[in-house]
Amino acid sequence: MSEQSNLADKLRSGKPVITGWSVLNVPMFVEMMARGGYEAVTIDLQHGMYDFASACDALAATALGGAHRIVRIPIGDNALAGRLADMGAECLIAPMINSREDAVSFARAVKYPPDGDRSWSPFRAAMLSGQTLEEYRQGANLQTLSLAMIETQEAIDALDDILSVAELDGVFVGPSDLSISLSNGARLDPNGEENARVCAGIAEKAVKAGKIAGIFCMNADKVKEAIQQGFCLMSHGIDRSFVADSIANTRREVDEITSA
Ligand code: 3PY
Ligand code: MG
Repeated sequence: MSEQSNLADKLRSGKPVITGWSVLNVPMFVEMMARGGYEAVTIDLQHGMYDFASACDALAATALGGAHRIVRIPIGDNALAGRLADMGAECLIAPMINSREDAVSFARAVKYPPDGDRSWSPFRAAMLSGQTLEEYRQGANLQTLSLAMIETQEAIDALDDILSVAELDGVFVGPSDLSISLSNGARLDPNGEENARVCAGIAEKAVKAGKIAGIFCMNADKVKEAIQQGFCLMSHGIDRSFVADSIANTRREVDEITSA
């Protein structure tokens, strides 16, 4: 495998990677996102409609479309992180990581000994990455990434501790939950100024700690801002919005005809 052909090497080099985001459990949508040019696709098992079986199909469809495979697990479901790594996820994102302890348990579920406690059986992962089992085993701890979501005031307070976890590869900011938490429930303001300032601080600390910094972005302007702040993994585009926007636009065409 060439040096830059895996997601971990790309992100560690600081190269910006954009990931499409999938919540509809329709594997063909993720394949279309991959074929449509997204370098990675994230399968969302926290807020999406996926279960384990459909997530496995979506991982295969992402590979078929030629994109990198990222998964967001439900809160605290570290066992599922290991299972989805077995099924070919190259990067696991865990929501609501609020302490060093949360980060250690999550990161260790993604790594084989001596860095963690992941249990052996990555047959599907080896197949999807085009490796033998032994090749996969040798590269797995470096190439299977664990990103802890920073999305609460508690996580901001514990950020140095979280970033000090050696087994953890990086952080991923959830700006919506972050804005709710920072305002103590008063506001949903993912694109607000306070959020932008706090996100810049998270990226700076993560990069200084030698960790990967990622963030969920609501639009292209936020992607641009995130790259300037030092983030290298940015989400952009959700399958449900692609469908909703397309319905609205297509419907508007006939509205114009019938109201003429
Ligand atoms: C957030 O913004 O809180 C997220 O988790 C993005 O999905
Ligand atoms: Mg969130």
